[in-house]
Amino acid sequence: MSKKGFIFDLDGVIVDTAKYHFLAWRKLANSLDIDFSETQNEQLKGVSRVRSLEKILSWGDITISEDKFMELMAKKNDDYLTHINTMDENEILADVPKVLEHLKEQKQPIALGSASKNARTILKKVGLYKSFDTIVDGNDVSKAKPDPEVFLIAAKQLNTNPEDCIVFEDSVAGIQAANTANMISIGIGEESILGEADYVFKDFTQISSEFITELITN
Ligand code: B16
Ligand code: MG
Repeated sequence: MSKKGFIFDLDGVIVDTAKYHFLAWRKLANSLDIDFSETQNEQLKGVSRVRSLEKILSWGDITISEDKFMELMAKKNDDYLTHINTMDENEILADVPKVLEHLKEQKQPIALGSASKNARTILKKVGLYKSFDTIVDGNDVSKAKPDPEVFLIAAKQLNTNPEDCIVFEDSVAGIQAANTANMISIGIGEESILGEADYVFKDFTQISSEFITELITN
């Protein structure tokens, strides 16, 4: 059987941390008198922390000093981490462990490819830290998604050619990154949002073992 490389995004694919990002960003935005809706939160999925704050400030038409910018980023992250600290294995999204197990049984290399600088902390909290052969996160990249850097580093660390990699992603930026890297992109979410992906599934409960086997053998 051929060896592929399976790369998983974190937020929105393995766990739903978007809800915690939302609470932390909303608190920060409101403290600056900026409104922050769930629709706006959608636009921050897969986007780096720096870029997220830039976007929020532009929505509020606010300019701040670099020092203040750093201070707000730290504040948001502190607040976000108070939510992350409450997480346990119950927050792993449905059927994710099943798919990981299946891949492991088939001896397929597995990587994490996330924009988050908190990825390792989150994986430890939910007990999945040891499930990945390699972890590439926001601390390891200089260019954020849609740049393919995070996935290309993951492929390299798995010792797999990019065209033999399969990426699971919930964000438009992440799907674009996978496509640019010449990888097979699998969107987890809505077809109307992730239409650029090679395949889209609502969640992992919709992905059959046969489909995974096909990905491995084709
Ligand atoms: P942090 P992913 C992304 O993670 C999130 O989707 C995005 O909303 C967040 O701003 C980004 O990580 C940075 O996260 O502040 O924890 O470094 O979806 O690429 O796993
Ligand atoms: Mg994501």
